[in-house]
Amino acid sequence: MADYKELWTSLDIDLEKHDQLCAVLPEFYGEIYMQQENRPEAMNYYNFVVSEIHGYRVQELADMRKDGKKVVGTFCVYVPDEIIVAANAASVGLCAGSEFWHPDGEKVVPRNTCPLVKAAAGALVGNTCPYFKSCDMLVGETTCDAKKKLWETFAEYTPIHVMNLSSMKREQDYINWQGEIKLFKERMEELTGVEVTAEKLSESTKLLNDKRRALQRLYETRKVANPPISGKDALLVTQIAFYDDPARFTQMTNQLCDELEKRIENGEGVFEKKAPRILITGIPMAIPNWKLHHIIETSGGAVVAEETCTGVKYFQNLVDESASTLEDHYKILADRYLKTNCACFTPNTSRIDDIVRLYKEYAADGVVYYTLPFCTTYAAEFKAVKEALAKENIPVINIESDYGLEDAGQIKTRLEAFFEMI
Ligand code: BJ8
Repeated sequence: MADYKELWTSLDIDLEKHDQLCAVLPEFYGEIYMQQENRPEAMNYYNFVVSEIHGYRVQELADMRKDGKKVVGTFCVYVPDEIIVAANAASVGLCAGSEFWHPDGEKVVPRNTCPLVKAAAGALVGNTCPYFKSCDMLVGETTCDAKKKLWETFAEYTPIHVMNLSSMKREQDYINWQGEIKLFKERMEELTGVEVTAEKLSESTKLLNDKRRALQRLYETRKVANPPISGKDALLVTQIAFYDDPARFTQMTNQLCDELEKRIENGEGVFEKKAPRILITGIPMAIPNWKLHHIIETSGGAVVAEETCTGVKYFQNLVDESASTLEDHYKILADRYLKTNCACFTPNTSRIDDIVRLYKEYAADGVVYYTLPFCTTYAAEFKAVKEALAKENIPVINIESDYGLEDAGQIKTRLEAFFEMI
């Protein structure tokens, strides 16, 4: 990585602590990613993005800010990026996937908070994440209790706008979400000084739909008998989608898809032919949380899809591009974003329908249900999912695990037994 010390200093990063973080990532990434055989050439772009994880893109954001643009950090796929982009701002997903940030996080949130929230808290208050430091405003949302309380803590450190998401999907909840989108638009206008017009929203919708289409195309390639890309690599691509420049990301991902489609034509896959095909469902996996995919794929399994927010939930639904007035846009955005089926909703039976549908679409052999400790909503939904899957004769295993690697051996043993059985 080039020398970004000056940039990090300008962002008030704790350089000493940050060096410790940067020191472990290359080896960790090397072990998990670079030892895979027969990787697509086009993955080099994503290797580059990771090798420059706190450099290149952070520099781009700093340059944008110098030119008067704003940067906004988000934590959830219910927050409409269309509004951010239409206000001429950049959006970065800030969810954090490393236990490195937990000690700092525990200074401001309870120890028994889910690892995702604890890591985000630590990344902000420990001054070790240049993305947090690049943001002019954060956007929270009222999904789970841990996040709701996190925003109160964050407000002590940085400007934050919180969107009030209902926990149900009745008519009044759709109307409420339209109102929240309008309020968010007004807050973005205040932040950027840019008027968000219907035309600008149509442009941002098209830009972000193109990104979704590229990801849909990528996931299509995973449906074939022997997928041309590992689950680990596909996960990495989706993770990077949350903070890369959208137009460049789309272009690079379409290039990757060109290569993958050629591989399919040539019958070239990356897995052993008999590898059990696995659908993962559950909690999103923020960089560098590659643990479960890595264990599955080094235990003989092939991850073919993720029913998660770092998987199909992020891109499976396009935004209707026909809106011509602001009111149309609010309605269309509210309808599209509320199609996501997060465990924070009650009831949330549509998530079960999604899991069964994806299992069939991706010709999976089994489902791995992934939860983090202290995430009540996802843990609680396991029972209903398990019962529904049993009726369809779909095998499922529940894996609860934090970001640490101590339980990797035990998970591997359980998964190997599961793969034997399916
Ligand atoms: S739409 S999944 S991105 S809320 S793991 S912080 S739920 S205690 S991440 Fe999520 Fe939006 Fe839903 Fe997706 Fe809370 Fe659970 Fe922690 Fe979680």
